[in-house]
Amino acid sequence: MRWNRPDAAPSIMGIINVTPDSFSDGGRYRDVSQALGLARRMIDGGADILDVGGESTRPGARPVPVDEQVARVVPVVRALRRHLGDNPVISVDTTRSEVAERALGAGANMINDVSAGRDSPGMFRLAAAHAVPLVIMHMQGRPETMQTAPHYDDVLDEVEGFLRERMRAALDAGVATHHIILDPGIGFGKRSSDNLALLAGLHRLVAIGPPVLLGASRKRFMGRLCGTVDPVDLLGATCATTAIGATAGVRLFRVHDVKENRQAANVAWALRQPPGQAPAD
Ligand code: HH2
Repeated sequence: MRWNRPDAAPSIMGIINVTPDSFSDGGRYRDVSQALGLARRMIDGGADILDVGGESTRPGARPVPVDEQVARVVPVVRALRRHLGDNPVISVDTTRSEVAERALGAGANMINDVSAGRDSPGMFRLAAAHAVPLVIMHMQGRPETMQTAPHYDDVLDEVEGFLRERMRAALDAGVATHHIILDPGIGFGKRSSDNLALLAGLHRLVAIGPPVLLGASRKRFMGRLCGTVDPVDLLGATCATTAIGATAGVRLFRVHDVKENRQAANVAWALRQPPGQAPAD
């Protein structure tokens, strides 16, 4: 996998929300042909991974029942695999192992679990049995209430400790080391100051070992900094976080706008390469 190869530029994970209520694109890609059109544009823009989710995890969101998630996600995953071939990695964004299992059966080959295996006891065993990459993300609380009063004594310490503990649990369940990906969970039970502290301290999370994924795309704390309430207006801000992350050694970026973030990642990543390895003029 590209993100395990330090000689390769970071991976871009394009977000395909097949939900009615996601915070920035809810309702836009609900049917299979809309999702497929978005996926093709993302591949053309340089996406390596397509992340398909049927449940919004924005602040205040309520859980979506398993059957409903399956009905939203599985036909899209099946169509993406059929029409796009073997190449793109297709990730399923769910905290429920039943949904992940059905998506894997339809052609997905990665699991993105924002609960880090805490919602479904079987999630880590499923990832191990299918030998697929697994994203383990930090969240304080649950989406319904996570932004009510988030609090940390030291956010970087706590996120690092959590990721180390969940990584150990995944390894104990049989997930291979090279399949683990860690994510600080920007915006998940965090104040603006917490998100900024995590962005500033990404190198510490990178030092844990496994590839780190950053999911800052269009998130609200940047709107406060940039004076906009429209998440779609946050393209420049999102690209800034991608450049910051790539400079710190982050290997995967989960984004809505693939082409622009691909460019930001490539330029920032080039700075990390040894002298003499810049592309020829
Ligand atoms: N953020 C969102 C959803 N899934 N997964 C990972 N690993 N990291 C993230 O930061 C992350 C995620 C929320 O963004 P989005 O999918 O755009 O919105 P919604 O949850 O409203 O569908």
